[in-house]
Amino acid sequence: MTKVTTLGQFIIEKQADFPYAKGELSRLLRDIGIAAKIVNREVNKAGLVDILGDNGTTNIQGEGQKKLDVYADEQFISALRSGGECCVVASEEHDDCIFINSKISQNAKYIVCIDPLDGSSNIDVNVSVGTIFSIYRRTTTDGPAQIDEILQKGERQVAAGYVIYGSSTMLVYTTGKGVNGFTLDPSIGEFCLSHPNMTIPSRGTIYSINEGNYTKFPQGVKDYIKYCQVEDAMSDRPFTSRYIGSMVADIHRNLIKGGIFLYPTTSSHPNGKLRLMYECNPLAFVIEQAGGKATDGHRRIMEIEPHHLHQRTPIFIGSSEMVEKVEAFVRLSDTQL
Ligand code: P6P
Repeated sequence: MTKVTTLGQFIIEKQADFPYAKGELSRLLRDIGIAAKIVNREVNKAGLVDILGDNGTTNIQGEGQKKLDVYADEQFISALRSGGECCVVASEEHDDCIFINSKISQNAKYIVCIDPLDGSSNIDVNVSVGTIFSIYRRTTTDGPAQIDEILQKGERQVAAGYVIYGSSTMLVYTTGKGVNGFTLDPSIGEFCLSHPNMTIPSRGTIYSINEGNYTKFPQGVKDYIKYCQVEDAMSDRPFTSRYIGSMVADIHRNLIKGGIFLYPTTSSHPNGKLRLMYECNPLAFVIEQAGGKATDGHRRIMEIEPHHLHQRTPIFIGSSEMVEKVEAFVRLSDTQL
């Protein structure tokens, strides 16, 4: 009988990695895990209850809010509020930050940025969706947290991860000491360690991009796509194109198999579509900790200075050699402008 390590046991065991830890981060990660199990229950029966479809509201992105992403947002904020370890939540579903001023949270030292249900447009067609979270430490110790404490560079994250609600439900996270994956065992209602010390292959044969935007891509990206498609047995080309349209699912596949996910600038999204604080930074932290790379074509995603909560960025993320290759194409194209 192999030893089963639950997420809770693992978090406690790893707490020793942080000599000054008093358990707050451990409890915060536990709170996120609990909310993920509650959201998973609803995602798994989305087709059976009236939780599908638009609820008529739109978020700051102007995107129609599906009932399930509003439900997910409520569950994660509720878990963070009652857990008492988080003083501010920045959510994709809210224009502004949510300051948790409850008595137990006013001295909490962590800030959470979250996309409660990424890829929610895929819910109605039963395609994998995900939750993405990023955890920062406050930079002040008293009074309400200030906006500059929330807009910290990705390299200051203390933890980050995602939940993928797919053929199974997994929670994958890092605290800066590697990446570990936990699969939800519904029979016991626990996330169990299933993918210890996850590493991304340095190269792969999968490229993931919405080629419908091809004509709008920068020339360097067009050149890279053509490079992926040209026959060259020495470098395992042509590569395979796989695009789920759910960032968590595309990146999780690449983490396991190797590959690159690209969301460049386009004319409809001149700054890129994906959001820095609660999509790109947390996934960049995970992929870098797994040995991969994440860049905007010129600099590390985690070095980008945030200026506002819902800031967008282009992103090239995945196997290190593949990210380096697309950066080379982008740089070459820039020199020819
Ligand atoms: P497009 C989902 O809406 C999302 O935010 C990511 O999960 C996904 O990778 C991307 O947008 C898909 O965008 O423009 O290709 O539909």
